[in-house]
Order: sequence, then C-alpha cells, then structure tokens
Amino acid sequence: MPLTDAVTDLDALLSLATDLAREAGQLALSMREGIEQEDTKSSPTDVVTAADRAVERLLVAGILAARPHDGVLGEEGAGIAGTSGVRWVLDPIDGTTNYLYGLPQWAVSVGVEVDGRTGVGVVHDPSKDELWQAVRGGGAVLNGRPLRCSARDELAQAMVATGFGYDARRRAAQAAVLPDLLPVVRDVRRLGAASLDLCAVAAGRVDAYYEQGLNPWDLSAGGLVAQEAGARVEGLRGRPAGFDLTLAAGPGLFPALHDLLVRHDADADPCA
Ligand code: LIP
Repeated sequence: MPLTDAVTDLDALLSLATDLAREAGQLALSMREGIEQEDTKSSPTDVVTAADRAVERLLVAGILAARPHDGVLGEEGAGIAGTSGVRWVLDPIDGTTNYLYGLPQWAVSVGVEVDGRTGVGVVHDPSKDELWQAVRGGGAVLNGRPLRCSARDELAQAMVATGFGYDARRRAAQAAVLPDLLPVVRDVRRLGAASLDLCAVAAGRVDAYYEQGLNPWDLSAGGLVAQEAGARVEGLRGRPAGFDLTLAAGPGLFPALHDLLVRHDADADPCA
C-alpha cells in the first residue's frame, strides 16, 4: 500500500490533514443549501461565501490546537509565519463558484509544506465522497486505492482540462490558446476547481491539465497528488509550476502540450 512507507512525521501530518479536511468538508456540505455570495475579491466574479470563511476558520483552529508552532497560509486571509518549519496551505473551498451555483465540483484542499516543500497533500471532495491523499515519496491514493496517471502520449487522443482567470485580460489571453488547442486534442474540459483538476490527472480522468493564475492554495495539495501518481507538474521552459503556468501531464504527453503552450507564450502575464 502506498503511503505506508512515508517518513513518520509525514504520516502524522497526513493523519491530521485528513481528519481536518473531512471535518471541513462536512461543514461546507452542511452550509451549501441556500448559500449566498458574501463578498468578492479580485473581480466582481471572484466570489467569497460565508462557508469559505467558516471552513478556513475551522481548519486554522484545528491546526493550531494540534500544532501551535506551525505556519498557515489560507486563501481567505489566514497568514501565520510559524516557527516549526511546517506550513499549512489551505483552500477551504476550491471551486467556490461551483459551490455557489450548486455544481458538485469543489473540494477542501489541504497542503502541508515541510521546510518549504509540499510533503503532504489532501483534497477532499465531499459531493462525491472522494478523498485524495499523497505523501512525498509515498505515492498517491483515491479512497485508499493507488493512483497512476495516464500513459497516453498522443496529443490527438488527449483529454485536456484547463481553467480561466477572473480578470477579463487574462481570460482573453487564455481564450487565444484554444483555437490552436481544440483541433489537435481529443477534447477540452473546464471543470472549475484546480485541486480536483490536478487529482483528475492523477487518476487518468483527464490526460493533462494546464492553467495560468493558480495561487499556492490551488496548487499545493493537488499538485503533490498528481506528482506522486507519476505526472510531471511543472511550468514552462524549465520553471516550476506556479502562478505563471501550471502544466500537469503524464511524461509521454507533457512535451507536446508544453511546446504548444510555449508557442503561445501561455505563461506571459497579460495583466502585468
Ligand atoms: C478556482 C480554481 C480554478 C480557476 C478558478 C478559481 P477558487 O479557485 O480552482 O482552477 O479556474 O478561476 O481560481 O477561487 O474557486 O478557490
């Protein structure tokens, strides 16, 4: 079984992250009915609900009760430096727009960095009762079953997921890639939650995923799940995955999709 030969302290972090993600997922599920937009952030469509904030408060309280010296970074404002070398990277509800609309494609994403590197990732999708877990060097599982990414290496056969930002300038630049991408791949999916898109790569539910504009909390846990399932999770031109561009794909497919995105300068920031 993967995850059993991980370093003990990573095991302990995985156990705490899993318990907290499950508890947070149940809270989010309980608040879903009748939820309304409470605020917006980077644009009028970048929404926040009371559930986003309540779930982040629950996660932070649970982390600090168990590990008072850890750092925490959360999408909804949690920012604790910490002194332990462990930092929790939280997206309390990844896919908030889907959550607001009642589309069952959202997740609680809990990444745990040890000395600056993600060592544990947990993504909990309560709508589908799916628990995605990964430990660096220990593999990735979905509901306890080992994960392996797609071995597909032909772009023409590839199902590619992507996402679009909240800023109209970024969306225009992202749209400009599609006329060249759509004719040369099997199909494209825009599912709306980066952490679940990355987990879908890990499970071979899509063959690749790319997006510009991911924040650390979108990428942390799902990126480790995809990596530990054998996918490459990187930026373009040898850069690490991150805000400029995140591309996740099996080793056979990665180069062709990478080169198409390079031709489009898909990592250039149109909002700069
Ligand atoms: C979402 C990401 C998604 C992206 C959306 C949004 P949020 O995160 O998971 O991939 O396309 O624009 O950023 O805001 O729902 O936590």
